[in-house]
Amino acid sequence: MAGFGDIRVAARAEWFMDQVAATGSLVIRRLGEDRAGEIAAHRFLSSPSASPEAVLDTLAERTARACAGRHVICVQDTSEINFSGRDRARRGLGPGGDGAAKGFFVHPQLAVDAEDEAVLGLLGARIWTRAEAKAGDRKTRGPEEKESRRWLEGAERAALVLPGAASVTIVGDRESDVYHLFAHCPEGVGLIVRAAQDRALEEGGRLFEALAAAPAEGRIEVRVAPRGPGDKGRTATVELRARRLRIARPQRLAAADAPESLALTLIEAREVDPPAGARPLLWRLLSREDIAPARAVALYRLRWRVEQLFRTLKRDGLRLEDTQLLDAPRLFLLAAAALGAAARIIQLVDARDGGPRPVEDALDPVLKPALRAVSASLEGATERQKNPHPPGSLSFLAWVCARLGGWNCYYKPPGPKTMAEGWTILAARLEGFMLAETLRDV
Ligand SMILES: [Mn+2]
Repeated sequence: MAGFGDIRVAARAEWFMDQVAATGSLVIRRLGEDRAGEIAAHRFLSSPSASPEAVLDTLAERTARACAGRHVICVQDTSEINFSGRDRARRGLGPGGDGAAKGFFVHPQLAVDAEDEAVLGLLGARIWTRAEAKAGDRKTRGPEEKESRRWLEGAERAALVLPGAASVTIVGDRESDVYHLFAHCPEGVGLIVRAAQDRALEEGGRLFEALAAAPAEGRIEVRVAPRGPGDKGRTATVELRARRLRIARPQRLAAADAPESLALTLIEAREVDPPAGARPLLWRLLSREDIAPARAVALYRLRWRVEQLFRTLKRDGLRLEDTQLLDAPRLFLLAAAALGAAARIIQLVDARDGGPRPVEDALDPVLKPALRAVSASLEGATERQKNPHPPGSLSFLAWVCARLGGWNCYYKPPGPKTMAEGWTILAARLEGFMLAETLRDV
């Protein structure tokens, strides 16, 4: 079963790799599926020095290096980790989205390259449990309002972590249509949000009518994601419209909290001639910058990467919802490590057929010689059985993980599960290699 065992090992591997990355030295501790490894993992997950923040900060450091000089899209989104029906004994977890099931929420910020769509890594994440809702809470400062702060915190996190990027654009779905985010998103950071609210405009009238008389600025094709099982998705032709305008501060917000109005660009992508029975695509995007409509749509479309991250976290790779851990603090730590692991699995699957990304996207440079040795040990006699990628490339690492995960060089290209299993084995082998080196030096 690729459930709890995998994740726990991945978390340990992650911890080991992060220790190496953070300190440049090897922390010697036994890994592996034996009793000592169990105790080590348990100790790590219970240790007061190990926190979700420490794991996320270490991952963010590596991501920041990969992002240097690039136009980075920070895609943020929320997903629920739901344990409904699995057990009732998990301690410290609040109700999930349906108000009844036990679960918690993750809200990661994922860095994606604006030009080639590469996943550059995790920038941060908020992980929390929703407090039991009390009657009357909604009117004052309800849990929803508190939770909505996560969008602004995520934007601030991205700006903090990525001073070296050429530029940063925050992208979020309709949940992130929050006045506070537009008002307080750090200066110099781009922001593209899908509009959910038909806001009042400073000039009078409503947002959703603001483009009714505007001429179309051209047409583009947009890939529409599948709506559910059996739907293959489709390609839609959309007409683009845009204009600069000012949205008014919602009445329930105090003057001290946010300015009276804000300048934004409204971009509309509206499908022309949708197929019979299909819901026509209509995206209304709000951008803080003055941006070409086709560019805004192209950047917003990169949100698919964070949806892929959640799939990897749950169904396709790490199966976080199957974990057997019982209490919230250790689950949160595990979730932080698993988010990093999910991003890495996507990077490895992307790189399996080659590509321009360097191995440093996923692995600390001090481990490169060890990686080469592991790769050589996996190669066979025929050309087909040799690692075909340059040693400094992410693809080189992907080949090694695929082989360790059980791929035989011949059949169907390796997917997320194979990569996850391969990485786990690789982390243990790298430790063995580094341990041997250390002992030789002594
Ligand atoms: Mn969402």
